[in-house]
Order: sequence, then C-alpha cells, then structure tokens
Amino acid sequence: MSVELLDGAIILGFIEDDEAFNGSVEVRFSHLDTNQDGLLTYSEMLKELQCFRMMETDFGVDVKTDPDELSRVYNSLFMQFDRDSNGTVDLEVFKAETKQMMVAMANNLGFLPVQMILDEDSFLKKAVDRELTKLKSHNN
Ligand SMILES: [Ca+2]
Repeated sequence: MSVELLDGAIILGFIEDDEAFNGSVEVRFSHLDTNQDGLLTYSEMLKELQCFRMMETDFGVDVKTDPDELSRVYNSLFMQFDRDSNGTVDLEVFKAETKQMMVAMANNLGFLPVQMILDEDSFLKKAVDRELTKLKSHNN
C-alpha cells in the first residue's frame, strides 16, 4: 500500500497506452487465474472485485461493511464481467470491462488530483508508476 496522487489524465494515459495497459491486464489475469484454465470464476476474481469496489465507492471512503451487503456488491460486479452468465470471465472481457471501469473512474476524477491509498499491484498504482517513469525520462 502507498499513498499516491492521481487524476483522470493519468488513468486515461495508462489506458490509452496499449502496451502498458494490455501487459498489466494480462499479468493480472494470469495471477488471478489460479488454476490457469484461461477463465476467471467468481472466487478467483474476488480479490479483483474488492479493488473495483474501491473504485466505485468514494475512492476508499466505504461505509458498507455488512457481509451480506458486500457479497451482493461483489456478485453484481461479477455479473457485469460475466456477460453471458456462464460463471466465468475470459481475458478479452476482463480487459474490456477493466478499461470501461477505469474510463468511468477517470471521468469521475476529472483534472483535480486526489490522494488515494493504492495497492502495490493495482492498475491504478501501475498508472501512477507509468506516469512517474514518463516524467523521469522526459527530464533526462
Ligand atoms: Ca480459472
């Protein structure tokens, strides 16, 4: 976990960078796909759903802690990914939905930087890291 400054432009820059974005999503996918069958089940995706829930709520300011309520939230998030309701999510859908959620988040953030607590291996942290690397190489 680390605290980072984030704005919409950083997120959009990351999404539009195919190499960085696709690479991160593929690594994340294979990490989540614990039995390596190329598909994510609900339980395999649970960790990721927890991250997305953070995005959808007020960026970590989350008051819902009731376990039943939480599992409803995770279920509805998973159904968003599981478009054909067969209980699994493949890489292409995972990529497309992740992109869509991050675009929505970028739009919510706009151009005012906000401080967020980010997980080391989250997409948002990768977006921030990419921005920092870019700034560094620009200065050299
Ligand atoms: Ca799997």
